[in-house]
Amino acid sequence: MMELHMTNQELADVFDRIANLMKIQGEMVFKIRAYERAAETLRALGEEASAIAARGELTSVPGIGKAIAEKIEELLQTGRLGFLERLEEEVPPSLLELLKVPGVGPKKVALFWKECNILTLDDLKKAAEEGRLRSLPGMGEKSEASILAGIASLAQRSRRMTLGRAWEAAQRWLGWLRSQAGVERAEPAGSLRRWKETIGDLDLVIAHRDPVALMQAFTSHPEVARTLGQGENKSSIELRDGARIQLWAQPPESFGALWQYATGSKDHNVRLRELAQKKGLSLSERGLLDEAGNLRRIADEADLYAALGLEWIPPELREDRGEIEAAARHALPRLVTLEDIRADLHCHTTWSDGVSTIEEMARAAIQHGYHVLAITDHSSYMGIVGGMKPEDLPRQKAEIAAVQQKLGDQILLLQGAEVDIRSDGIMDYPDEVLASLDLVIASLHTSLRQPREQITARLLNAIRNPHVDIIAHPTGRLLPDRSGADLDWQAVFAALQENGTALEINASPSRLDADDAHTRYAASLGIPIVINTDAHAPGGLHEMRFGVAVARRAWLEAPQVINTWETHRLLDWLKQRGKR
Ligand code: DGT
Ligand code: CA
Ligand code: ZN
Repeated sequence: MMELHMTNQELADVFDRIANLMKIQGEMVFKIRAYERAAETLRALGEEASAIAARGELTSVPGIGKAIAEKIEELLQTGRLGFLERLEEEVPPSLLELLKVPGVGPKKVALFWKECNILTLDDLKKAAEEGRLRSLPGMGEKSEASILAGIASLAQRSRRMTLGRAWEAAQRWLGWLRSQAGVERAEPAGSLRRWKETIGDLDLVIAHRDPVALMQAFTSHPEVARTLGQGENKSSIELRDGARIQLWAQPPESFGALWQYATGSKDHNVRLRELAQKKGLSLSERGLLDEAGNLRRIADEADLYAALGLEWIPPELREDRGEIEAAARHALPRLVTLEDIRADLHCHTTWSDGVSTIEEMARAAIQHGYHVLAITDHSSYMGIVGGMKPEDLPRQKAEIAAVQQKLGDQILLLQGAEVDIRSDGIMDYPDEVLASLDLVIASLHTSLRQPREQITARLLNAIRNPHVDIIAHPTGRLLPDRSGADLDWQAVFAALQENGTALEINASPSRLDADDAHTRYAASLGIPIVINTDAHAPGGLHEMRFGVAVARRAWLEAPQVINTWETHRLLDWLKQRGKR
């Protein structure tokens, strides 16, 4: 049978859909959780699920049981899922739209549906305008007004992709391009190559001598929903999921000029063009043109920078934030790389909301070549399924010790915790419990909309607690659309500096928090930076590359990032903070 191409992302979307419909239906939490885990697992998987299915090995993936594996196979073989179709007969799928309204959860959706026969966003808007929601249980005039405001905010949502989604799509498309006849080289460009935190459209560049037929194959690829433009050297498509890809082509002799041009940023390119003009040259995607009209084609990007008197500039720095001046002085930073990372100090296991055991996570970390892994499950406050009570910690400690024994010196495991900063600013574990851990991460998960003064005070409380070592994802934002806490950054930086507390770059593409600008400033004050994945499954450890990208965009060198340090230095740092 012909297999349809469904990406991991598309499969994950199906399981999220099932989970959301079941929530509206009022299904049991543990049943829903199985589908959410399947979606998380698929998103974090390094390899295409279709390839794993072809080997018959789906059930050996942690987080995918027999029932889920069967559903994935049905989807891959038929493009449909009988289970989902039956569920959609019971719960109208148009209700899923309502879940997107900020502040509206599945219980509310079920209430609106059953009590007022509200099926669509339009129905909801109309009912709120007519004042028909305020008399429902748990509702009032205020919540009715906030629903209207929420619906209005939906209209302003961006079309930008997360970096993770864009990166995964780019890997697949580059693989496809490299398999096509005549393609001598295929590379990412645009904001993706600069690793910007969100991506508008994907820019891909190829070296090709006669790309006409290839452009045709590109715009008629089965994943394409519509063609936005097709030319000899440039074409643009929109995929079924709404993502857009722009493909640029030049012959190999001009590849360097093309790659530089299509990488941008626009501001960076404007500056380069000015430099070229001063030398009587003009810059294009083919090369450098002199005043007599002679074109010097450029195959290698570094030659273009050299021709303008500059050191080659890493794409992450190409934002006109001082990189051109630094490159002219040959004073660019030696940016931290993924290979420099020796530890991941934030991950979750089945002790809280993770998918995998301590041993599975530890083995995955060894695969990444790490020397240290901190197990940092959630405290119980935020109502996360299985958040850890203080009395669970000794048993977890024993399990960590047992796994440590088994793995020997392949990796050092630390027992940490990700402890909530409650909405009143109190840490979710008492001090004596914090003191018993190897590492303490503090984070905000709730009441992120508190006024600046209040939420900053909460964070400062955590930073000033001598047991807290790392502040994780400081704003709590969710990309691409949920903005984070409104912090008084000057106060936060001052407190981090004073207490020597580390600031996390959370590598998850939906967070990338702290961002590049705040990280750059924090590091300039000497605040230690840590890049963590916050993985909830072994596949999540792969997201480290996105965190490293933020660090590089922040101009960081390896010594500024504590999880690049030799183990003894990291342990000394913890010790001096009263740990280990
Ligand atoms: P995005 O797609 O919004 O995430 O951001 P970019 O940076 O990928 O921007 P995009 O897709 O509009 O353009 C891709 C590249 O093309 C950009 O990085 C630099 C180049 N480019 C676009 N517009 C201009 C322009 O007006 N002048 C110059 N020199 N280059 C441009
Ligand atoms: Ca772009
Ligand atoms: Zn976490």
